Amino acid sequence: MPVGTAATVKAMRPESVAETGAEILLGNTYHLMLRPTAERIAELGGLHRFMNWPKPILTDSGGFQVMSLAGRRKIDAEGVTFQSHIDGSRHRLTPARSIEIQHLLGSDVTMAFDECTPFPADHRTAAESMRLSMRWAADSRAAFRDRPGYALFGIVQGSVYDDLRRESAAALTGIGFDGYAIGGLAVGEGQAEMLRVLDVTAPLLPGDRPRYLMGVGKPADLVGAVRRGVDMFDCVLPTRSGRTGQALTRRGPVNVRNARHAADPRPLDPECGCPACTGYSRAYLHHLSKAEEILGPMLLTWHNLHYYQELMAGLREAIAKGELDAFAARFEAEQAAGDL
Ligand code: PRF
Ligand code: ZN
Repeated sequence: MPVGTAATVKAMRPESVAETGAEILLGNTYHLMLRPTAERIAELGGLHRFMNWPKPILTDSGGFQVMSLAGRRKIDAEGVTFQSHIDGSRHRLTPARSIEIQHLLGSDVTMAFDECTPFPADHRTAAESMRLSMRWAADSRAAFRDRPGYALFGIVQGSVYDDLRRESAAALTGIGFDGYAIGGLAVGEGQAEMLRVLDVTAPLLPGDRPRYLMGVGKPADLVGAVRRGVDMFDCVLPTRSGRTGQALTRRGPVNVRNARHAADPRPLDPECGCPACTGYSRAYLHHLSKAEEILGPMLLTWHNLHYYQELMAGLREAIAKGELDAFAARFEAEQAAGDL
């Protein structure tokens, strides 16, 4: 899922996002409740109409975004009170209010309200945080208005502790959700530890429901997580990197600002079918980036989203053919070979 935090995938028209192959976007409760407000979006016909994206939208519940407001938030058993990063105004999010906001937005996939446990956390802190998220998951379930075609996902927490991940997965499957997210990862534990937690956690979640790894990740993280049974991801990496001159490619990251591209007439990736690779040279992308031209972020974001969608399409095809291990081996060899 490309990330459309502020009702836009930055630097992309929604038609272009769809052309990359994306079928669902991520939106954010936290940002939209502050500006332009969920009520305003509801008056205007919901988030799909507001941003001109007719395909599905998954909304994150706000807990994770609020947690990154160090010093501007206070958590209690019922929810979180926080100050806006925009104007300092005071707001409150509870499971019921988060779900109400996601209803107002018209979200297709609503996320339960949780606390993303900071890393590192000792076992006791992680247990208390996870149990709070499990109470909030039950409250989120109770507040959610079940309708055909709409889904509510629970979020597993428990930091890096196997017993806590097991307890969390059991609590959520006991409540019953339409899909299950794995939260609290990619927060500083490193890839090896993240994949180890997935080894433990993914098999505990129902095989007939989507599994969603939140806020991940680099291309190699996606391949590693899919091999462990994850179906869905969201990450700002392809869009954010695209705005700072970093292209993510079959052959690893390429920074178009590097002087070695200044006179290079070749495309970023001759095998990529995106507009940046079919229409422009590395020299031109380098120039746009150095000149801080708006087209630079637009083209690189398009390439990065296209690459991520192709990677996921390749993984789906490999799974269908029973060739996932071979796909992963080829992926790793290509990434290790370095830029063209
Ligand atoms: N919870 C929620 N959103 C998230 C996370 C989480 O744990 C993460 C962790 N990587 C990213 N986004 N609600
Ligand atoms: Zn491309």
